[in-house]
Amino acid sequence: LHPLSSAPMGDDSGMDAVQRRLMFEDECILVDENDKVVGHDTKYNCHLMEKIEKGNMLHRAFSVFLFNSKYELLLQQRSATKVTFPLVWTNTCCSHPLYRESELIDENALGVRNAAQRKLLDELGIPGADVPVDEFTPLGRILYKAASDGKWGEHELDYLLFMVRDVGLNPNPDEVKDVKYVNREELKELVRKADAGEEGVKLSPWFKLIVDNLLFQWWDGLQKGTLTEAIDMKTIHKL
Ligand code: DMA
Ligand code: MN
Repeated sequence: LHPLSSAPMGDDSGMDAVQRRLMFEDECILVDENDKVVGHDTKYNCHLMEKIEKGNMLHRAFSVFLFNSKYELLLQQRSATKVTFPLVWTNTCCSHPLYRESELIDENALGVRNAAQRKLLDELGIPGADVPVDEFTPLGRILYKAASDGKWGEHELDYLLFMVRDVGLNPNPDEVKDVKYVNREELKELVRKADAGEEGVKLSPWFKLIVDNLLFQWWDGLQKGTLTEAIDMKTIHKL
């Protein structure tokens, strides 16, 4: 056990240096429950459970679901150094659009799509040319809250983005421990193992919510060519 891992609450001396930098450099977009922008704050403050519980740290986020041409979904296992939800398996890429002009563009969720392209490169080494912003399909938005370990958690308004592309991958070890493509049966098996509490198989809370409520019907639509019928950018699903 690392000697700093038992550091008392309020002491961040055990925090990984790369993740610490992002905690203070990334300025998240604060929104109300209707996704109207109401301000901004550091990634650090936005993820402190103590502040989340007071109710004013809801921020905008995105979750990318990237499929290859065989309609297999790319999953990632978060690195051990992530401050929130280390080592859990989750969808392809998650992060936050930042409080900057290019990522605040509301029209067709372009700001969120720009941020998604930025983080697919940062986390997975996928070149921008392999994931053109116009190829993302924004399908819907969810609102959820989840506690991580100790003092950290999430309270997000999360845009769900689909894309089908065969891409080049070069995962960044600061962010990602492992990656794999799964078909539906393999994902169901992973969920079963996670539900059974199998050693080393944990899913992120947002991924589990999306899998349980939305993913499989959209995956169907993708393969049948009827996905556009499922697009609903008016509703905000409270999960
Ligand atoms: C935050 O993801 C977004 C969601 C949907 C949980 P993250 O913790 O991976 O953010 P980052 O990659 O910026 O650390
Ligand atoms: Mn967040």
